[in-house]
Amino acid sequence: MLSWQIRTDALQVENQIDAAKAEYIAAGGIEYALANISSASDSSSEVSFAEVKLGDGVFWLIKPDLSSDKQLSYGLIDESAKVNLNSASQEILLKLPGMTSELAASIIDWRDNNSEVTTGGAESEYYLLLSDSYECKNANFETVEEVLLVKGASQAILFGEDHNINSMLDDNENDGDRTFPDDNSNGSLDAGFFNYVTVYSREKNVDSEGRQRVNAANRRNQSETLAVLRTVLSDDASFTAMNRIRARQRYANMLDLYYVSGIKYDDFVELIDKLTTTDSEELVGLINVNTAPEEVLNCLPGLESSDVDALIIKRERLDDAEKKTILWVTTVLDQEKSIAIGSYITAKSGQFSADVVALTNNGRAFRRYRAVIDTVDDSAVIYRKSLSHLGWPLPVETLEKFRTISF
Ligand SMILES: [Ca+2]
Ligand SMILES: [Ca+2]
Ligand SMILES: [Ca+2]
Ligand SMILES: [Ca+2]
Repeated sequence: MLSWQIRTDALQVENQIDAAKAEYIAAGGIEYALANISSASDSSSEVSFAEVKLGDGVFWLIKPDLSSDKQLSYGLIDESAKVNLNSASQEILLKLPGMTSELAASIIDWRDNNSEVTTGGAESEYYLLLSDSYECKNANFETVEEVLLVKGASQAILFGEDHNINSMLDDNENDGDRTFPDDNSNGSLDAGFFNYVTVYSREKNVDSEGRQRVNAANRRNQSETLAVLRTVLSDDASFTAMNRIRARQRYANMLDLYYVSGIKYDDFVELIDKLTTTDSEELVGLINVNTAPEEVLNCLPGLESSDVDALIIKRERLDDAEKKTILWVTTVLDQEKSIAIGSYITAKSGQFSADVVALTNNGRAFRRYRAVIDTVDDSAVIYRKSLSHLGWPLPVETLEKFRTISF
């Protein structure tokens, strides 16, 4: 109870000067995230994201430690390691932790541009009867929190017991209904699906040098496709592969094309970046199979939990070069399962969020912002929201340490 009071009280004792300082430290934290965005997907990076000194205070970039509700991790949060609410099928949405069939159907109706009600879902007829009535959006989600407007959604489903969205079990999240929020006081954090969903993930359908990929599934591109094949294969092998490729009309995805082409693994690794099976210029909502947590991989179609375990064990042993493409999944999964997930996965991450907590040196004022950075064009902050009202999100000892110093 005491630590909960200290947390909320951090906002109440601040004066205007401390408040202004906390604001600029937080803004500096977002700039820092932007400046260090390249280290976000670099496992060897030594950039620090915890207790970074800036002016009259410090900031942290906090990140959920999804394996523990007792500690935090620090760094940028990979948005491509999540399920995208704008592109995920009903089947994928249904596998999210705590998702209901009503909400999954209603998410589909919320974003699709028609007014036909999916079984269990809702269109405008439903929303217009609410006391605070509004129309069904019939367009993409712009923020994750927007899901709270959708039929069947609630704070409890989205955030679970994690009222202050830090993925740690705080005192007020483990005392039943004594303090807000309601929780089951069972000693562990029953969180919602907030950490597993995004609306930001997208990538351009271009190769690593930024050039348009050749759509090998389109027969009009035969000569271009052959030219790409010949950059890696002998002339004979290129013609053999090309004959196999053009014998089929449609391909589900590049893994489908891989199996049909008969091209050897080591050669296809070199080719997969330059080819595609779709004319789409932008690919929305692909899940980075190198970084997605177990809960997200579990949402992929056709996978059993043993497949997900095998993928996670395998990727821990891969070096950065092996993780450059998605082809490694074919060394873990059989052909059918590989093709089943091939349209939903990527090996790249282009969007990251920064959960910035800024504190003045005297521990008197703090600010917390969540910002989303998109690196697909020039890196830019595309979303920024204050989370200061949720209270101090780090361990209370951290706050006390700064206060002790100044008194
Ligand atoms: Ca609709
Ligand atoms: Ca919490
Ligand atoms: Ca409670
Ligand atoms: Ca609990």
